[in-house]
Amino acid sequence: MSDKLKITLDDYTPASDNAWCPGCGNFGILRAVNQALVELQLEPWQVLMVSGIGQAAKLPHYTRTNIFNGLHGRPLPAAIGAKTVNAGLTVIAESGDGDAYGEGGNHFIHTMNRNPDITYLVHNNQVYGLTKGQASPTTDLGFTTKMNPDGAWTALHPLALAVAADCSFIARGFAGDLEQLAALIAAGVRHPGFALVEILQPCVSFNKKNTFQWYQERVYKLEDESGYDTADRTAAFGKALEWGDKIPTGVIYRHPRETFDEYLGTAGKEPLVLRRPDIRSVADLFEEFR
Ligand SMILES: Cc1ncc(C[n+]2csc(CCOP(=O)(O)OP(=O)(O)O)c2C)c(N)n1
Ligand code: SF4
Repeated sequence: MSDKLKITLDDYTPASDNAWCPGCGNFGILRAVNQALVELQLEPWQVLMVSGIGQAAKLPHYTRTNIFNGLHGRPLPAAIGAKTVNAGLTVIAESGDGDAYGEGGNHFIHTMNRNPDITYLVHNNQVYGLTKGQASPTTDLGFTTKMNPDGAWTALHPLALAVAADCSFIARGFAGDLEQLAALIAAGVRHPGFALVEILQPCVSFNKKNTFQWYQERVYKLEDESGYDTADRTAAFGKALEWGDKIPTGVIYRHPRETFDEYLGTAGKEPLVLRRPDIRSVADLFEEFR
């Protein structure tokens, strides 16, 4: 990063208090998001963050971009709407694993298919954090919670689902590796099309299994693996399903293709809000239907 940056981390530092538990993985993610926005030299007003409900969904409150906070599991429809009417905006949606893959699962699948030019950051702490630790779609098999005393008995592989949906950019980062995570977020924003960046996020209060140490013993970087081709969909399936003793991080799959905005013809166009309606033609329209 250059020493002469116009935008610095101070531009993204708000005065507000933070309600996350001390030691939560979300602090690292917040830092990486801000670092990525500085790296991209985006001013806060050029960015919109959209989120639903949850601990992860609070992240936009703790930085300084425009924000839209909506319903649990519903950040993507609002994010797509905002991007469609304002192609110049950098739109980043934020979710927890429950928000994204549980309540918002249907939106997740269809958004990957449509390929709008937005970035989706999913904080995967493998539990519902805000509502005190129930099992989520990504909870490890057999993991016990108060609601699952016999252990969770289903576990989704969201990145494999993303490869199946031909998501045009899929990456995984770790809240304990800020440099790599910031670079992945910046790459996701630069990618023209829907970019999913899943982030392994320890929840120190309700997930005593998947801790920082647990991840540190398992994560390895795909960029260190010679010959891994991010355009190879079959190889990406393999990496997306890898979980346990070894967990890959980095860019898993990349397939640039037509974006939703290009398909609609809104890409690169002046935002609707700046367009002046032609009053005479509206009057003509009324006349026509009189
Ligand atoms: C429609 C609806 N269903 C359920 C809830 C209750 N609720 C709020 S946050 C949450 C779970 C959040 O978990 P996750 O998305 O994984 O985010 P985290 O808090 O772990 O970051 C639930 C079930 C709600 N607010 N709205
Ligand atoms: S409950 Fe978990 S996810 Fe929520 S702030 Fe605390 S540590 Fe973070």
